[in-house]
Amino acid sequence: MAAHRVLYILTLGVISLSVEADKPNIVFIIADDMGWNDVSFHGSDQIPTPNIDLLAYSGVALGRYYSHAICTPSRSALLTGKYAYKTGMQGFPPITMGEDRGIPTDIKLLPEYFKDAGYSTHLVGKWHVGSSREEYLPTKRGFDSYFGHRGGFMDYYEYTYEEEWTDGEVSGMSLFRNETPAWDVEGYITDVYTEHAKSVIENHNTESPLFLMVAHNAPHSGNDAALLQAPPEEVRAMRHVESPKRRIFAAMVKKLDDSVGDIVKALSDKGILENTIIVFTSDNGGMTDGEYKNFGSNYPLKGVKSTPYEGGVRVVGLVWSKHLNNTSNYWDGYMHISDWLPTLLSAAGVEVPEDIDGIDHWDSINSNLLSQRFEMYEMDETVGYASIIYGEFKLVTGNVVNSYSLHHGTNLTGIIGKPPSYVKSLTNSAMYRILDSVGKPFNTDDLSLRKKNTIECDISSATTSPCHSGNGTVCLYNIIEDPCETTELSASYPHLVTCMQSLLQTEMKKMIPRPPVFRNPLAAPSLFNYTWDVWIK
Ligand SMILES: *C1O[C@H](CO)[C@@H](O)[C@H](O)[C@H]1NC(C)=O
Ligand SMILES: *[C@@H]1O[C@H](CO)[C@@H](O)[C@H](O)[C@H]1NC(C)=O
Ligand SMILES: *[C@@H]1O[C@H](CO)[C@@H](O)[C@H](O)[C@H]1NC(C)=O
Ligand SMILES: *[C@@H]1O[C@H](CO)[C@@H](O)[C@H](O)[C@H]1NC(C)=O
Ligand SMILES: *[C@@H]1O[C@H](CO)[C@@H](O)[C@H](O)[C@H]1NC(C)=O
Repeated sequence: MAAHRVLYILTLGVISLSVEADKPNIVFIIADDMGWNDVSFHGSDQIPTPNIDLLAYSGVALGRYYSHAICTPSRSALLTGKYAYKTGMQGFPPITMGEDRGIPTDIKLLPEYFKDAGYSTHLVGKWHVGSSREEYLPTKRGFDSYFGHRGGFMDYYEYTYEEEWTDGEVSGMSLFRNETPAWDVEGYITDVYTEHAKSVIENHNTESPLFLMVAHNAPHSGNDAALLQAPPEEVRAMRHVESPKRRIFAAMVKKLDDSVGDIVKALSDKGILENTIIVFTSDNGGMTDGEYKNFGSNYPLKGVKSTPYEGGVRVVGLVWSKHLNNTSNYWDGYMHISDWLPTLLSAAGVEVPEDIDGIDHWDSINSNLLSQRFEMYEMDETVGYASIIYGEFKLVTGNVVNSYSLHHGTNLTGIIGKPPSYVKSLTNSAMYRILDSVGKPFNTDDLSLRKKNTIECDISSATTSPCHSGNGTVCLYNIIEDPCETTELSASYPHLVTCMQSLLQTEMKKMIPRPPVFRNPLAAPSLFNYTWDVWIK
């Protein structure tokens, strides 16, 4: 009898193991402040991103993928499956280090769902959804391991993060290994994160599936004193970029693209690529100009990070799996950052929760069906705007920063002489060789997918009389016919404006107000050996 029972338990054990082994690994790579025009699969030869491009061409490029307009809200929506304004995580400025705020701890996060489903869960890189208290930290929110920066960004070599407080600049080390300051680390942070991600993959015990999130610092700006940072030889390799500032930015992006190739190669070397789903996205649009500008570009889209215009929210996105089939390598259905939680859980065969805003698109992407998403909202009560996408229309209301609302980036496109050969950059990439090895070789004679991913607009009319939402003026655009938001339509569709405003009013009632920005002196790094450590015990 006893022996029988042991056998029974053993059998059960084997069954559950094999079920878990069947689950796909998931590697989610998220760039920081990378603009629409900062990847070469969107059409520009200026900054070659062959590894990212080949993932898009051989996976599915998400042509109408939307994020929130700024980092803390985006990352909250990604982790919760809810609009940021439903959890009090919305708006500018994003979380500051002296602010006691984090994603409410009663909300189950994406890594917790995966952990419960038997996954081994790891975060490399940016967190920025709360670190004032221990219970807000990644290791307390579902990640088995964490190595990264807790705040918005940091210096690429020193790993310091600075804030302007009332009595001056405050600086502290921001790189942590699990819950301990990582003083021993040296190197360019994009390389450091790549090496760490590779070691997570190499050391992964394949008896359980892997959920790895790599949230790069790149290509966000550094601190005030050194906004743009890249190894000098990489900058030199970008000397065809006319703007000296964008030249450094281009090198930052090149390092990010190399990282993507290296991570995919590590998955391939480990023998688990064939059962891995890879996502690459940006958290919001590029910050071409203004505070913490990185000279990223959303051209030809209107607006930058921190605006609800397309340049702020319609961002780079793709999903790759060797087994994605019946697609045309391109999906132009609406997808919102909050949709990843249900979509990835669905891909992994894990039950999708109901009390979320996100929509599961896994079948739609895989079978190239219409999107189930029809509307999307964006709100920032501190800056003072709210916007709604409803079908093909977008309405922007309230105050958006005027200088952020232009078609930026037009003067950053300059190239000296000839840019590097696009085809050569593809064939020289790690990703090109990997596609060969998994039996999905890419044919460089056919670049029609690149054309499909490129938005072309005549923005001359928009640059002479741009619509600025503010002081009662609203801006209405047809973003399907006019993706560059050049033609303002509110006078032609007054009833539609009223209807969209009323939907927006209803949605705004669901907002959890965020507390006023406050920098508590108890958070000062000088009190914690010059680190940005937990300051409420
Ligand atoms: C693609 O099709 C094959 C064969 O029909 C199927 O086994 C596989 O699950 C499909 N892939 C996905 C991601 O659904
Ligand atoms: C393939 O896609 C078409 C629509 O593009 C859909 O009708 C069909 O059901 C899909 N097949 C599979 C196996 O997903
Ligand atoms: C480029 O355009 C930005 C506005 O996006 C402006 O601030 C900057 O001065 C321009 N630079 C040059 C060199 O014209
Ligand atoms: C609204 O009016 C104020 C005061 O006149 C002005 O400073 C601001 O730029 C205006 N905003 C917009 C979006 O026009
Ligand atoms: C304090 O900071 C220094 C670097 O400035 C570091 O070497 C040292 O290990 C830190 N001490 C502790 C206790 O963490």
